[in-house]
Amino acid sequence: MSGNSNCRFHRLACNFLDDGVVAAGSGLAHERSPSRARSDLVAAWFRSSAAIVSIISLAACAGPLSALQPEGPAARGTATLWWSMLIGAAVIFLAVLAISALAILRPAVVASFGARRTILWGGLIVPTVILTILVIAAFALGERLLATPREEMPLRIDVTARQWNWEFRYPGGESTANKVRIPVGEDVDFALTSEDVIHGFWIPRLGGKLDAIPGHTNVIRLRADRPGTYGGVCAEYCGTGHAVMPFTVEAVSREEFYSVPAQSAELRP
Ligand SMILES: [Cu+2]
Repeated sequence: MSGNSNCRFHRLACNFLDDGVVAAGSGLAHERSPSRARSDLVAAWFRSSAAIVSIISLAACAGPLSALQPEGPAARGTATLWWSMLIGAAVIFLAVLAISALAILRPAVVASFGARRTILWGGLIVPTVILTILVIAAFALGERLLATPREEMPLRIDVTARQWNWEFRYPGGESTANKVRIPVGEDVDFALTSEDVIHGFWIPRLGGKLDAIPGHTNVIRLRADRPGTYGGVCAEYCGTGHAVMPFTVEAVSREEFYSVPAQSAELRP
């Protein structure tokens, strides 16, 4: 039984190699034995694929809108959760592959585990444990974004979204458009509302997103740990101009923030 499965698996693998890989590299196969050439080609194919996948994935990990390049406590929590989920998903994927391979190569081993136990562990216990951990982690991270009352409330910036721009109003009454300036190392409460439809306020490198809803105010608390310019976007489709609704966040030292008028930030390139 297991011998037959083994052969079937081997035939499938050989067909795949004959059709897809060896044909493409037949020029190389002349100088070595066919099996050696085949294994070299497979190794080269895996190396190239791994390199391409790594380059593409890592290229997407950086940039002004990358949530995987966090610069604040809220964003760092989100990035940690993302990496944990990626690693967890990879482990589960590999476990499923291993069990699938075991089912093909050694079906008796898998069968001996029993249907009831498989359903109990695979369908109930393992998913429940994983989902419980994720829910607890997500609640803990969400807590960090809440603008909970405290003795000395942080700086509050009123944000009004409209089709298709953002207006930022500071405590002193001055306002800027599509560019907001905040002090480094200090919590800032962004009080969001909208004049028309629902928009989504999102500064990926500083934290999660929150909706700006007409007639309602939502507050999100964010902090930048380092000076710099961070990108922000509307994360909720809001009409034909949705794609041209980005804004920038300039995190400057506290001294500069409190001494230079915020509107001058708009005049800088
Ligand atoms: Cu929008």
